[in-house]
Amino acid sequence: MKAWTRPDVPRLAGSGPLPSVYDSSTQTVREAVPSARIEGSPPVASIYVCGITPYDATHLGHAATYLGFDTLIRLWLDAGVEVRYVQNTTDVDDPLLERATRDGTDWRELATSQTDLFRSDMESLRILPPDHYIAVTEVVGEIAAATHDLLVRGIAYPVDSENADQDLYFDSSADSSPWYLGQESRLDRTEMLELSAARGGDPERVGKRDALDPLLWRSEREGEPSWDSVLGRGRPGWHIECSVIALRYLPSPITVNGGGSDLIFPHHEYSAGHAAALTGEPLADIYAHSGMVAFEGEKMSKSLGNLVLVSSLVASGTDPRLIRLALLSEHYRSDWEWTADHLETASVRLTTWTAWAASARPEAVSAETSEGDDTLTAQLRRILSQDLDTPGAVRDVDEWIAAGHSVTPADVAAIDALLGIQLISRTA
Ligand code: 5CA
Ligand code: ZN
Repeated sequence: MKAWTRPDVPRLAGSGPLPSVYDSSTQTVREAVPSARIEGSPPVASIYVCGITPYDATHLGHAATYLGFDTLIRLWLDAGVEVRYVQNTTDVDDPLLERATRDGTDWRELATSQTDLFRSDMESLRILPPDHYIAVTEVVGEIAAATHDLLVRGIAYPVDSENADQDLYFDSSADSSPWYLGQESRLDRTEMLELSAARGGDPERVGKRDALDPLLWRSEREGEPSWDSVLGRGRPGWHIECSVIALRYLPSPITVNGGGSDLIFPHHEYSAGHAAALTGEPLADIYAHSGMVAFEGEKMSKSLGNLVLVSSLVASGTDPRLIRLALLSEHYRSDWEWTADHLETASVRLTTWTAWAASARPEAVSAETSEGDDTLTAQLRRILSQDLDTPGAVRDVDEWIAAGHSVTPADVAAIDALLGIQLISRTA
């Protein structure tokens, strides 16, 4: 599937340090060291970020999550690292099918229209596109083959269903070390059962070896989309799509597996478990998660409908840079609530920043390539590399301007390359 248009990222003089991010698996902030070796080339940083389920447009929670990982990728690029980025879109799954039925639309049309909207939202926010943007419907055959492999090895098993062929489930206990994200020591079983039920699992289903075992393959049901495969007709379960897409398009183990914190359990636990069962290796070196953005007191979510959409804000005339700047003013890892104040604060800030950028004097050009610890570029590199501290970086720019520093082209380029905010339009 095509991704979206890549924004320009200016190359800065020198290079920044390797970024570190919080790893949910070890519960520590760790340097995101390029981990994968592709034959004949230096190690690359590889990242898989879970994409949207396209049944409603991009809300600010999604935008905040993709912006967090965009920041990480910008820092890798600035450190001179080669990056491979893959994202999926869950274009066939229960919530999407339910929404299409509710609205009397074709599920494919719903997925296509919402994915298109997502692409244009990502473009307007200047978020770097993945190198491979893969829809689940593009890889059903591969998912079936991987599930077949697990079935042959006794790691997947059939469960009878009424009015349909058997479905296939993952035997969590068959994998010698399924707990990649360490959830068994942080959640008790009751919590895991609740999270599984709330997040697409079916702990109540009769016939499973363990109530937590997740679905790998759902056999054909009347009125539901299905594909021919080595397993017969059916469609994939959720977690296996991300394991298979990540393994197919990225060298393994990947450097970072990312998504929002609502994916830690069960989604990332089991996509890591499936991948490990398939390859014998951990899926990722680091499992990184963004916090949840709330609105009107609750997590912003498509199912609750308490959404602020990027496309609506842009359609009503909001400069997308304000949305980006507002999101950057919160740390990617914290849970926070969106309010109108966020845009107002961003608006005041952007006015100050653009006025400062426009005040460049010709003699400042001589400072363009100046390097050293006392430049704005060095400060931004330092603070951002420490667990993507964008609020700190935004404050640093505020303070730099308030301290009376005159602007240089290098400052403007650093704000563009590292924070993705263009202060001077290219055509100006
Ligand atoms: N398609 C699956 C992942 S394979 C999915 O979770 N789709 S989603 O549309 O529900 O979410 C897309 C991404 O946005 C996920 O990484 C999710 O963790 C993140 N996300 C969803 N809601 C919020 C929120 N309120 N705040 C921050 N991130 C969110
Ligand atoms: Zn996923």
